[in-house]
Amino acid sequence: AATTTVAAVDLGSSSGRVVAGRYDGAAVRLDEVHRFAVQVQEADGALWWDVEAILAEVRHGLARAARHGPLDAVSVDGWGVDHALLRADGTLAAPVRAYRDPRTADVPAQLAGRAPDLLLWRLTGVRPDPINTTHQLVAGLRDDPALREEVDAVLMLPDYVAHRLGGERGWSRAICSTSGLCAPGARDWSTEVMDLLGLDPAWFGPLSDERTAVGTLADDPRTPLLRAGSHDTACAVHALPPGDGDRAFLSSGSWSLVGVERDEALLDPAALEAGFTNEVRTDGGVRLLKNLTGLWILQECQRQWLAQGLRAEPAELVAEARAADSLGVVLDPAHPDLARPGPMADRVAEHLRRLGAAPADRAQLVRAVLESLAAAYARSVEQLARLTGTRPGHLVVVGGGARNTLLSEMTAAACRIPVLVGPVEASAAGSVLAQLETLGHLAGRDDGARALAASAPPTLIDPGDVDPALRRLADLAAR
Ligand code: LFR
Repeated sequence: AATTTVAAVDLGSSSGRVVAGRYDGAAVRLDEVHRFAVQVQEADGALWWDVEAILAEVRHGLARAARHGPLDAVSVDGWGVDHALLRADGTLAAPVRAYRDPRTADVPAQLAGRAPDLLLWRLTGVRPDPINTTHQLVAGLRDDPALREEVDAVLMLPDYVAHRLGGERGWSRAICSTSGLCAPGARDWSTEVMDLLGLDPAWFGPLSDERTAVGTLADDPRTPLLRAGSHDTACAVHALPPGDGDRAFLSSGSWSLVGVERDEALLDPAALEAGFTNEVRTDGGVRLLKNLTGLWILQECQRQWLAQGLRAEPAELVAEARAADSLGVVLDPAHPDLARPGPMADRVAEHLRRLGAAPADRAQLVRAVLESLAAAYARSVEQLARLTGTRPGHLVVVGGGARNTLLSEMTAAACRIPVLVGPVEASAAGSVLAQLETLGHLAGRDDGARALAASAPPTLIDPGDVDPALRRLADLAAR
């Protein structure tokens, strides 16, 4: 059979890549043709993205992907919540801010009266969070009221990038579901929430289903531009290995997203209290998940060590951590101190000292961070079991963190269930599969999952097989 080649533009908030996906009728193979750093820009305490630089990298990557001939399709996915404010002429009314920008810190207090968390949750199924599009828009209009007149449309970042590549202005269901502005399950926008927050509903066009077309590539009009996932986490979930419903997933990157797939949003306030949110899947259902700070903590530690002239190869750090003794305490990866950019190794050490366990060296510090992540995953899986009434039989780990075998072993030990390690480039893989479905080459998700597993079979880690020293983590997690 002829080979179909599509390209996934996958924008993560620490790195972006263009991945070519080739399907020969039996197996899907992924080939990363371009990877680039996505670095937050910082001045006077404000954080934003250099979108033009990102676009230049994306165009370069797409040109490389197409060097053997025109692509059969392209789709863009990216991290959630960040967005572009467009004027009527299509130019940006303001730089695209980054979700860690501190300007939203006091928005929850400002909203407490007119839009309390529980109300926002009931209307959207999305957990109110200072990083959300809602909170960013409220802060943006507060700081620059003139924007209200200037803005003509608000586009989520992957939709904006797709638009700049040649697609129409669009609002993709999965990425828009991260905004906090949609009704549960993203059936529609919530004009009620927009009213509560003082946002103009005219800024938001109709929501579009995933797995549809958005236009053609301006650089090569023979290539269809598809909407095949739009949100990186939706794409990652779309790339889970074949399996039954009796499982939880962990999409492991800068963020750790721990969740389960469901048909409908879970609006039980207990889910809000436990820190969960409902986002939309590529294939229409819901992802009930928790957003935990993930490998970002180690990425920031690495940044600090490199700035100090130290070596900080991730694989080396993990090997050292494996050999180190556990400190026997875990910190809370969701602590706000660990969410902001900065001297992270110092902050982690300080948190550990406060817990009465000063790390003797880097190896112990890294080990403590990994153990803390594993313990947080175990607590989340436990909460999911309580909220849904079903205890997951196994946990599927995908994303960059799936490369970290020590972390997967710790996770299996802490959760006391087997961990199935799936694709590392899960978001790109999910986009590729969804594109092949959109083109009609794959019948559906199971078909795609099998085609992906044919070239990269998942591996299983049983908690009974890991180093006995790790098994104490189950107790630490339960504490
Ligand atoms: C992961 C992710 C999460 C989202 C966070 C912030 O990359 O998309 O799903 O909540 O980034 O946008």
